[in-house]
Amino acid sequence: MGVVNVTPDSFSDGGVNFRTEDAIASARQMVADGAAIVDIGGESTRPGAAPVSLDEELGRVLPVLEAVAGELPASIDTAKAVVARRAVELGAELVNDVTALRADPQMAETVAESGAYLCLMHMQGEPRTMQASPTYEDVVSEVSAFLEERLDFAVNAGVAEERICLDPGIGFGKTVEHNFELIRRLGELTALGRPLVVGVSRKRSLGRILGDPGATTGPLSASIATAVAAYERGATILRAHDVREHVEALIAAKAVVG
Ligand code: HH2
Repeated sequence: MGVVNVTPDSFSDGGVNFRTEDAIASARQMVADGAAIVDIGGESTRPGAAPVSLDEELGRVLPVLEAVAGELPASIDTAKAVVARRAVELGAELVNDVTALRADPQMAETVAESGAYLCLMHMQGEPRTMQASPTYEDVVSEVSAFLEERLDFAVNAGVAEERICLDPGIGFGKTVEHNFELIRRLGELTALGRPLVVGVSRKRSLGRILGDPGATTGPLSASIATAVAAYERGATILRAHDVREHVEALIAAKAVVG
């Protein structure tokens, strides 16, 4: 899953794809490089990011989706039901909601009616404050219980279970240790019976484990190593900014792991 952030302030690629033409070109390049889907988002979720109004978010993502959604496999990264509905009408196939249907009371029904695929992600707290003091007794069992509950909620709202994938939400209300423990024990989440999405690309935990306590991003080398480790433990969708390098690494990993 290639990441196309149509934002000025995303944590690692803010501004790179903020212009419609740049976002369209990046989406096309990612698919040419081997992405199975491109995830288009108009609101940053980095710690401390400012919320974006509905009109602003629509104005960012719709022109990109109008250009690519029929042509390329596309996903919409949004917590707003109106954005999700318009995106699916334009041809987006998957709704990636980092709040797991908790932010917008219309979202569950919107996804159910649209027939789109759905990604449910774990987050402790909310983006502005989630890194203040993340606390768990056992991060893996708590994330697992949360995802199971959100899966039940989505299915009860009418979303077909076979259309849902689950994501432990690397960096969303978690310390460096929590993030690496989740990837190390990812196999435990495969028991939920749904495909697992992992988005660790460029995240700050990678920079921090390399010794920079103030890092706000992590390098490509560490992104790829962690993505491969997640793949070996059962991840089926890797969300990444540097698609070609990830595809190459995963092809090689697959040749070894099978
Ligand atoms: N991470 C980000 C955004 N959306 N969605 C899923 N399912 N999983 C993730 O790990 C995930 C996500 C954050 O990364 P990015 O989109 O690059 O940054 P920003 O939120 O600052 O735009």
